[in-house]
Amino acid sequence: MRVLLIHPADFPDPDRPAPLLPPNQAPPLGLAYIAGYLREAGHDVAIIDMKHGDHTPEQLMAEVRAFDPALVGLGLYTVTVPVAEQISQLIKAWKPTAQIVVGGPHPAGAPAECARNPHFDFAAIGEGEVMMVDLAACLESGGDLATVAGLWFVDPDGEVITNAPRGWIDDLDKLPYPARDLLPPLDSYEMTMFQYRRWPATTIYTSRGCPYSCIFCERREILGNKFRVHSPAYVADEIEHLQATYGIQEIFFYDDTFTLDRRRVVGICEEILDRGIDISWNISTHVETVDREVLRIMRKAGCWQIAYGIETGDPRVMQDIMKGTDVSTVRERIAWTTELGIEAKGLFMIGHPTDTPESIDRTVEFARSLPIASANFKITTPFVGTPLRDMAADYGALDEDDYRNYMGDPQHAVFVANGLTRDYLMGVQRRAYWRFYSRPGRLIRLAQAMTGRNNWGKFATGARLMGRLALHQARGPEGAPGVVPTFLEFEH
Ligand code: B12
Ligand code: SF4
Repeated sequence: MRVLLIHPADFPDPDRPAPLLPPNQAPPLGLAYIAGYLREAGHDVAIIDMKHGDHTPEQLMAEVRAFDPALVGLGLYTVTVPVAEQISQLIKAWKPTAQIVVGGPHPAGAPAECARNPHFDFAAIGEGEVMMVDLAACLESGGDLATVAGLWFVDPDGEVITNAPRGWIDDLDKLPYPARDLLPPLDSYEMTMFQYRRWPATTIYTSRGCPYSCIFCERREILGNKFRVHSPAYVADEIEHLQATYGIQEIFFYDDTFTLDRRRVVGICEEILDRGIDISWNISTHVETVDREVLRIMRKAGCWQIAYGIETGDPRVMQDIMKGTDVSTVRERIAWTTELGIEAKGLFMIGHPTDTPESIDRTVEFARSLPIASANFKITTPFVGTPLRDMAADYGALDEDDYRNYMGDPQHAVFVANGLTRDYLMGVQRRAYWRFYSRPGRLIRLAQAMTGRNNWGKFATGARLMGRLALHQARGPEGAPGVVPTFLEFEH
């Protein structure tokens, strides 16, 4: 069957001001994994990544028509639901028989809503690899759709049919590598400049699922709470494949909690060292999952940065959000990390349900007091399917209707905790970035991140941004609204 996978992104809008920085464009690995698996099962597959380059409706449809798919899979984020509806309308207007299935983060949190959405034929809940192969086979043979585990849809009587849930894929090593060859060239993806030191760089996803219970996190809905992994040998093979095929010099492991299985991390490092793989890399993880020995071997194997999900500097809020750690452990693990020669990055959130102006100040001061080189202060967004979403209305104002607002922009914050306002969130986020970065050490680090090695494009963008930052500095923190957040607030 001819299967087209689309990573939706907004159509270009001439009235929208161009962003200061191109958006982070990491390749859509979920769709690429599904494509690899479908291809191995004998299907003709293509991917359109609308987040990469501009796609007008006409350009998109020209590509869709040229491929002529029978089945179209859309990877859906909450923020991309409106554009996905437009895309489906365009496709159905051209070819009413094309079947449209949505999967990914938003359907995982809102399966019934997606199944009922008249623009889509099916919602796929769970990992898409085997599910898409099953669905394609079922549609080709005219089989019984009720047998496709994980599929939700509306029957002719208007009832939502919820098939049996699909179990998680236990042995990730049986999956082929993501079909990156179906994506635009990897070195044309604009990754954020804090994510790499060497170029070309790209992303890998080596584990799925997370056992922690942070109330704001949707990851458990998407890939489950059971931690499953690619083996060290598979990971090392994939790195070598990326080097040999695409000349990759740096890897960002996009795993949610890369270091959860200590033995596996040591195994990956040993593979890199034993095979003499020259690669620099960085990861994200939870502070509770690192120790000195594991950090030491990671450093030796090329790890230069760890982004820790810290979320708050207030002990009470830390408990309320069920982060599964405390501020003293955060401080200890970050000290170990930097002592052993790895740069630490802090990922913080502002506007938790029980946040107050005092707890937010505590978060900013905590960030400043840590030896972290960089920091993010994201506005809390209650995604559908999270415990936070269920409790949000009890703790503040929840404005859930317009899915376009689920970008974390404080001006359009979906959730505003009691005692706070949108204006306050906007100002406090700007001040947080200002207070964190307007120190000589952090400014030097910013400059280093912006220039990087062997990448003149990064240098040019960095120089432009440093000019904007200097302007901001000259005008003071209130002087150039939005400039600092716009260029620092761009990562996960
Ligand atoms: C890498 C990443 C990105 C990358 C790449 C995007 C991509 N599509 O892969 C970039 C940087 C572009 C990105 C951008 C954004 N992201 Co993002 N991203 C991630 C991250 C860290 C990892 C995703 C990943 O690679 N997973 C690994 C693969 C194997 O899993 P997967 O993508 O989930 O795919 C599997 C299943 O979900 C399913 N599946 C997925 N798509 C489909 C489609 C079909 C048809 C089927 C059947 C199945 C299926 O099958 C796949 C294989 O098993 C996740 C966190 C997470 N762990 O989910 C956040 C996450 C998905 N991002 C999130 C957000 C909010 C954003 C942004 C809105 C951020 C912003 N403010 O700009 C933007 C918007 C993106 C857009 N489309 O415009 C949220 C989504 C929440 C939601 N309900 O919408 C997450 C969950 C993080 C969070 N805040 O909790 N993101
Ligand atoms: S540790 Fe990270 S991935 Fe796991 S539940 Fe918490 S925020 Fe989500």
